[in-house]
Amino acid sequence: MDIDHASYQEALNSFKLSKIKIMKTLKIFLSTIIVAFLFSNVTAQSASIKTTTIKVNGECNMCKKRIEKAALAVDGIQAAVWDVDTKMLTIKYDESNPAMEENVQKNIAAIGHDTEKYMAPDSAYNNLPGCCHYQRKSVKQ
Ligand SMILES: [Cu+2]
Repeated sequence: MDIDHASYQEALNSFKLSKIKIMKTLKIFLSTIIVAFLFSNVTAQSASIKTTTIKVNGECNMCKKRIEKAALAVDGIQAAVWDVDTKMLTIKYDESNPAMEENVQKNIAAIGHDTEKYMAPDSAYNNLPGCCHYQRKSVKQ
């Protein structure tokens, strides 16, 4: 009986050991996958999100709201912040769509604000409230 008991114990121990080994291997395996996943996610994000700054004409905080709203209306724009003092609009977007920057400028020009590349239609500019009538380059000459 002693031998049987001993061999049973031995078998049980080796079973427990192999179970622990499997669990350890699984844990390492899983944590490696999780780390790899997180890392690839982070690198993928930092690789595909682009930040650009565009000059956009405007005057006040009403302009700020209008400009940011027009920029955010473009599909794929992650963030848009316009600075009243510097007149610079900072946008974050997925760089897999290269037309994004153009679309933002077109959208903003359409509502009356001249950008680096696009002039707003006169009708849109004239429709802006008086406080929003920034100096236009074309008017200056
Ligand atoms: Cu304004």
